[in-house]
Amino acid sequence: MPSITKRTYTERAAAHPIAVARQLLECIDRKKSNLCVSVDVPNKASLLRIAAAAGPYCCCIKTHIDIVSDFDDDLVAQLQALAEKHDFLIWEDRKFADIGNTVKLQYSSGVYKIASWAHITNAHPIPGDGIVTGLAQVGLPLNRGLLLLAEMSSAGNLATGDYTATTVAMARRHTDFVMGYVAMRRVDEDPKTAGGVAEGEGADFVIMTPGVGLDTKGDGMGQQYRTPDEVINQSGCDVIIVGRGIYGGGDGNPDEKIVEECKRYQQAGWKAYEDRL
Ligand code: 5IU
Repeated sequence: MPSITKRTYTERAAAHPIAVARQLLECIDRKKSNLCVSVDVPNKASLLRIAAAAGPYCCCIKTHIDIVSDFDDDLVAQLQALAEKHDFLIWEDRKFADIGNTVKLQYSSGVYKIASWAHITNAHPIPGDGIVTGLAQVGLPLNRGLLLLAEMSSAGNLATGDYTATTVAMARRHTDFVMGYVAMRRVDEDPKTAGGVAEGEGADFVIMTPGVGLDTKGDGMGQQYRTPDEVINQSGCDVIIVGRGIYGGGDGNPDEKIVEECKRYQQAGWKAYEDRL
């Protein structure tokens, strides 16, 4: 069997044990898009407008739902309808970080009820395995998937070295629910990084990578940008996450500009994947 970076998304989908990972990998090949558009905007109308414009060009829309001042249940209903219409998954970038019992409640309850609408969410490994167990109690029956934050894109972050290795080991103990990582490179195929952990070896983790930009290197607040080629081809990641490079900041670029930038990142991401194969 070829290494993960030499397999097509479809080949990987066919063999993946987690339904939502299969859904994502199949969607990527169907749309020829490994682009996830990150929409960090402060109001409902902008979020929906950007998701509608970007939807046809991406495999996933990533939200930070707690940024939206006028959140209501109708936002979720409309976002789900857009996901259906344009064929993309929804990832709520919640970055859970508490003990199992608390994250279980944060995931299922409160104002946002994230588990009821987000196909994917993510968590910091810092509390230990209980965070995965707690989230899985809610997410598994709903066929959701979890990404662990093995690395971050921001300057000076602490998710390096042993921390990353421990995260990989944790993911390998939960291959029914942990579908992948947020990471900057293919952390799961580097034996040194993996710390020689045998459990779950051979599992296929989807690597979703933020800090992607074609025009700038940073944002003056620690963000560090790399190109789609650096991320997908040179570092072996699977999905590029692009926010301000596409929507532009504030309430967002006009639709035509969003579409133009989406096409540019979609093409760059796909070329990097083909070059990698
Ligand atoms: N994000 C990062 N870096 C990380 C993680 C998440 O940038 O390490 I974990 C999020 C933050 C933001 C998006 O929602 O990804 C990147 O947005 P820009 O492309 O606008 O920088």
